[in-house]
This record gives sequence, C-alpha cells and structure tokens, in this order.
Amino acid sequence: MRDAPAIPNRGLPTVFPPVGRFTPTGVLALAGLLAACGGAAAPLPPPADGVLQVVGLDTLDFDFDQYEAEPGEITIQYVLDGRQWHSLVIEGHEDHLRLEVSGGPPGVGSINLDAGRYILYCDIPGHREGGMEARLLVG
Ligand SMILES: [Cu+2]
Repeated sequence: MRDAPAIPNRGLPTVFPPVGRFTPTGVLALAGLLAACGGAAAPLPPPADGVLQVVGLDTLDFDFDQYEAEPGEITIQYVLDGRQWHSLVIEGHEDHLRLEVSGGPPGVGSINLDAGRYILYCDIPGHREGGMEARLLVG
C-alpha cells in the first residue's frame, strides 16, 4: 500500500472518480467557460505532496464530488478556477478552518480530522444552496 493513496496528486483523484461530473456535456460546458475567459486562465499550481487540492469553480461547484484524506492533520490547498469569490469550510468545523479564494494565491490551511465522513462547502451566501458542496472521506 502506498502512502496516502487517497490524496489526489496534481488534482487527479487516485480513488473514487467523480460521480456524474465529467460527462461530455460538462466537459463542453467547462471548455466553453474557459474559452470565454479569453485564454487568460493560468494553469493551476500543482499541490505539494500530501496536500489535498480542492478547486473552486464559478459554476458553484468544486472540481470533484468527493475527496479523500488520511486521518490526522490534513492540509488543504484551495485553488480558484474562475473569477468569483469562494470559500471552503467543513461542516461542523467552520471555526477551525476557513479558506478563501478570489483570484489571488491559493488558500492553504490545515485541520485535524478523525476518520469519518465530512461535507465541504462554500459559505458564501447562496453558493452551497447552488450546489457548492462535496464529500470528504477521511480514513
Ligand atoms: Cu462559492
């Protein structure tokens, strides 16, 4: 068993591919969205080893529906792929970690979590209601 098999490297999950995410329609919509930015979008910085990267999208979504991490101290790098202001908090742990992105550098923070199932969401008004949440499986 490799170390930390569940933490995605370079934004690609090694386990649990996104569910209902990269449909052809979704890919075309995303391509159209990126094209609409006039090619100004910079490539996303790769996360450091052992860092869980989460990408916030202006479609009020994260780049995956589910992320995984090992129990203990989890470092999250929150990257914006878009232009809006987004946050990332963990349901029930809002006081311990809150990352924000608005087009500047990635938000990076750490939190200690026991094994379990958690919900990531954006707490900007209306965003979670618009679908900006994802599962975080720890363990
Ligand atoms: Cu948001």
